[in-house]
Amino acid sequence: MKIITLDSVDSTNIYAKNNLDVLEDKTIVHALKQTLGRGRFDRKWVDLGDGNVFLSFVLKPSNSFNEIYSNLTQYLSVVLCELLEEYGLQTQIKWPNDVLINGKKIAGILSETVMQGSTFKGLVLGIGVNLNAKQDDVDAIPDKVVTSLNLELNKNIDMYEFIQQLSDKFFANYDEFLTNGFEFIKSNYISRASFLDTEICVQVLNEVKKGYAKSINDSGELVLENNGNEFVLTIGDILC
Ligand code: BT5
Repeated sequence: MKIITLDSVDSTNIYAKNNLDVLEDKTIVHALKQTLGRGRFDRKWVDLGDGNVFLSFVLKPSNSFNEIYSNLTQYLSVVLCELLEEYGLQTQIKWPNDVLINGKKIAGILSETVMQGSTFKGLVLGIGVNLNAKQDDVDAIPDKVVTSLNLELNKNIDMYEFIQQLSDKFFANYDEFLTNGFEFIKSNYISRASFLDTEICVQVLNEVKKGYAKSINDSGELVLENNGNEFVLTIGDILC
C-alpha cells in the first residue's frame, strides 16, 4: 500500500481515474484540498476545509469485473464504522453506504469502475470523511443533516493518523472480502443498519418507492415489502 498526498485536486476520484494506468494497485490518492468533489448521481461533495479527508483507493483486483466489486462501498462503510467506534462513537449505516453518527452524515463513498473499451481496468473507491469541520459549515450543507468527528468528540482529529488507520483497516480484510463477497460483512453491516424493520421511502432514479425495509440480501441489496409484494433494490437513496 502506498499513499500519495496532493496539495489540491479537482477530485481524487477523477485524478485516480485519469492516472489509473500509472498508479499501482492499492495506491491511495489523498488530497489536502478538493475543489470539485463529487458524490453519486453527479451530486457535490463539499470540502469543509483543512484537516478533512478526501481520498481514493486505486484497486486492480483482477482483469475482469466481478459482481463482488459492487459491494466494496458497503465493505468500506463497515470498515469506517469500526474505526469510528474505536473513537468511542456509535455508528449507523444508511443503505447503501452512508455512514451516520446520531443520524447525521459524517462520510460519503463513491465507487467508479474504469473500463477501456470492454476491458476492465480497475476501480476507484473514493471516500470523504468530515474530521475537522466548523459547525456553521456543516449546517450550510444542503439537503442533509451533517456532522464531523471533531464536533462529536469536541477535539481536533489528527488527519494523517486517521488516514493510516482507515487504510490499514481497509486492507486488513480486503482479500478475504474479495473471496467471500458481501456475506463476509453482512452481519456487521446489518447490525448498524438502523433503517431495517421500519417504513421507509426510497428514491430510485425518477421514482419514489415506499415500503417496509425487510432485509438486506446476500448481495447487499435492499428488500422492500409493500402490500405483500417484494421489491429488490440495487440502487437508490433512502429519503425518509
Ligand atoms: C456521497 O454521495 O456521499 C459520496 C461522496 C464521495 C466523496 C469522495 S471525497 C473523495 C472522492 N473524490 C470525489 O470526488 N468524491 C469522493 P451522495 O450519496 O450522492 O451524497 C452527496 C450529498 O451529501 C450531497 O448532495 C450533500 O447533500 C451531502 N454532502 C455534500 N458534502 C458533504 C459533506 N462534506 N459531508 C456530509 N454530507 C455532504
